[in-house]
Amino acid sequence: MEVMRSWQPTLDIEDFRALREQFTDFMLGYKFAIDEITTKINILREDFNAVHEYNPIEHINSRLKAPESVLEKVRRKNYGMNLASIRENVLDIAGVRVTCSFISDIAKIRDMLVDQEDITLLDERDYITNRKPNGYRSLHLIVSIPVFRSDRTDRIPVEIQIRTIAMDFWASLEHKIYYKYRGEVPPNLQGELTEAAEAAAALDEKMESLHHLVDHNGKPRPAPADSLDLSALYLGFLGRSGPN
Ligand code: 0O2
Repeated sequence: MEVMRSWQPTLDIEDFRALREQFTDFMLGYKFAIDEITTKINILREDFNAVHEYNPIEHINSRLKAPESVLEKVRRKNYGMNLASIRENVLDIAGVRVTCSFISDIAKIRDMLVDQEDITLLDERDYITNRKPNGYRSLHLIVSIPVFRSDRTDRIPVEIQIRTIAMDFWASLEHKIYYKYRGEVPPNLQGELTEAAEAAAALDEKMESLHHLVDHNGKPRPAPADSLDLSALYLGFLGRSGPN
């Protein structure tokens, strides 16, 4: 009797090596794109600090999606299992997260990035104006950036998430809880998380209004220019209290 053999795809060692090299090279492009975006954000941070004596950026984090997560997403979303389809459809392989002090910093950073001529904005999701039902808030941008390789130039998509410290604090905890319960968060815990999200949003608003009350040195903001005594200001600038 003939023995039934289960069908196995054949891939010889050379095919496997070529496939692995192609995938490694593909992922390297995303790593370089993260490097490019991170450099841009670091330059903005330093420049902002030098020009405005104020730093709107608290932290920058980045992550390259793990190959198994990329393939899991391709399978889950039913995308074609080839590099061209992955490049076109999976837009969060390269991820950069910018954490700011205040809500108003988010739009500043967004504009300073999107206005750069080598950056193209592909998609934008404003989960701050339209927060997710669970309370998640963050601004998500999908941009593309040229990456100059030794033999070609590739435009690589990068997901940039911009959020405040309070939004980030909430999202990190929610992410841990979500994974701990494998997406099935008990309703009471979900309710607590929603309450915590509201507290985080209230804190952001309070910090924003305090920020508007004082200047970046912690001093009260000066009165509007038309009510200022300009001569006193001028003398103050010269370091004198009055004419000699
Ligand atoms: P990680 O580990 O941060 O990469 P999809 O990627 O298709 O599932 P979609 O609609 O393309 O989702 O993107 P979406 O929802 O705009 O943003 C996806 C990323 O935003 C997530 O990536 C998270 O980083 C973050 N995010 C979105 N919603 C939530 C949320 O409710 N809670 C938290 N904590 N983070 C959120 P990953 O791949 O899920 O995770």
